Amino acid sequence: RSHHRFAAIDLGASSGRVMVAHAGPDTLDLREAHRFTNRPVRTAGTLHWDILSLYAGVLDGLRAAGSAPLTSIGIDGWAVDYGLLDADGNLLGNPVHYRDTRTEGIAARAWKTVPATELYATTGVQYAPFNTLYQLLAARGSAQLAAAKHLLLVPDLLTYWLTGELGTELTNASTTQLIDPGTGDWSREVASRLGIDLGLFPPLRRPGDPAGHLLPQILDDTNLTSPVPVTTVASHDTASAVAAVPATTENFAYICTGTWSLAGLELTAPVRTEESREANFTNELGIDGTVRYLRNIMGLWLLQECLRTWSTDLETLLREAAGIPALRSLVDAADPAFLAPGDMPQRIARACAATGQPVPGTPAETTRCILDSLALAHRRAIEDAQRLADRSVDVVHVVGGGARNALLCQLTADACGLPVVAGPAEAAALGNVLVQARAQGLIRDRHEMRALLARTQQLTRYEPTGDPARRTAWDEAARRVTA
Ligand code: ADP
Ligand code: LRH
Repeated sequence: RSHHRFAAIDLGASSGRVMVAHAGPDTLDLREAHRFTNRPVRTAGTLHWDILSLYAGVLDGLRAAGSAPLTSIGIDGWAVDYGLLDADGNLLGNPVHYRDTRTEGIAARAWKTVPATELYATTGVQYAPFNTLYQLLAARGSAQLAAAKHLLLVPDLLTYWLTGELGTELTNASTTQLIDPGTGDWSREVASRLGIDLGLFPPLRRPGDPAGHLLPQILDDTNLTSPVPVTTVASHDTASAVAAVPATTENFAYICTGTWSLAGLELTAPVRTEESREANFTNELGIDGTVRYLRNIMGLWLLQECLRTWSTDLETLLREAAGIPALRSLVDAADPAFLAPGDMPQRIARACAATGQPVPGTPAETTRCILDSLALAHRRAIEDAQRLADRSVDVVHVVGGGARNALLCQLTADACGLPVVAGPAEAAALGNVLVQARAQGLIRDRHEMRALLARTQQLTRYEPTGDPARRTAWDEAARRVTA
């Protein structure tokens, strides 16, 4: 066979999907077998992931993948969150959502033991209240943590349920703030000073490593033909998405736009300077020991959360937003005030009022404010990354669901003053598939992966505006807002 059939399970914060791909040295086509919404649930004051519903979606997806043989399956998902298992291997409660408020004030306390500067110099991870490290400190003393034998990051938890095998995938582990991205191993000293038991984490495994086979019960449930191997992929969804950036040159920046916008560079070594810490850049690990040097920007979450309170559909909103004058009101897309779920249009209105800007009055005006603000945050991240890593870029790749948003892509090109190449929208799933294909020896290295993507995926190019007045307007706006 010159090509193989793979399944990619990709869990995003807004939806999970099971994708099926044919991949080989000259082939890469992807189709959606099943998509299911990812709806958080609050019980007794804590926001959770509905992990069993997600798992049921995965099984439905594998069933929908069809019974033709699968060469392998890979699983990726969002970062930082985890489930705890007791000594019998049973899940202890539902994983807590990274938007839950239990970590408020925790980081400041941790820094009294390990100063923020030292933590950054070792782990290279930006401050975010939800880093696994702070979640574990927030959970300290709980009956649940006391009863835990194993901690599994979300994609590793699904791998365990599918195969019965325990492991901790490295790219996702790098988001815990307990890994040294220079060595690719645990920061044992940080963990021991903060009283975190690294023994909870099963052994590290790397993208390309085998992760077992589907259990007999799963084969029965899904009508798949045995045996079906599971391959470790870059299980952090952003690491898989960056692996699938269809760059054809070295000098590129990327923005993975979904619920979050993750904007930055692929480097060969971490940047852990004080300046970089102050700019809140993170050094997460990618495939082949690469470093994903990037900033987390609030992303399309702002719009998703508005849509929950409006009755309008996305297509109509974007069409109307395109007709509204640019850069009227801007919000700081890094403001933690936007992190938790809740009335988003109200919070955006308040932020505009507090900064003396016109308050958006309609859903379309609010949408325009969000997209202008995101484009500007993209520009600032890419400018800062180049300065801090001493690199220069000549193209920006936009991947993830936001690559389908033509207005956002054009505004990003205008704001950055650089061409934007948009697509693929399902980058995480494609990166997942390509790492599996590489493990089969069908593709040699990540450069070949990217060349294959550039040849096979439909990409759209957006040129930055040539209008000097519009360029000046973006430059002025960049000085107005800090993001
Ligand atoms: P995640 O993986 O974080 O769940 P995705 O990468 O699936 O996120 O991106 C979801 C976002 O993509 C949506 O919130 C929406 O804003 C955007 N999106 C998806 N489809 C379209 C579309 N057809 N037009 C414009 N935007 C879209
Ligand atoms: C995107 C993502 C991102 C993390 C966030 C928690 O889905 O994995 O890279 O920072 O979720």
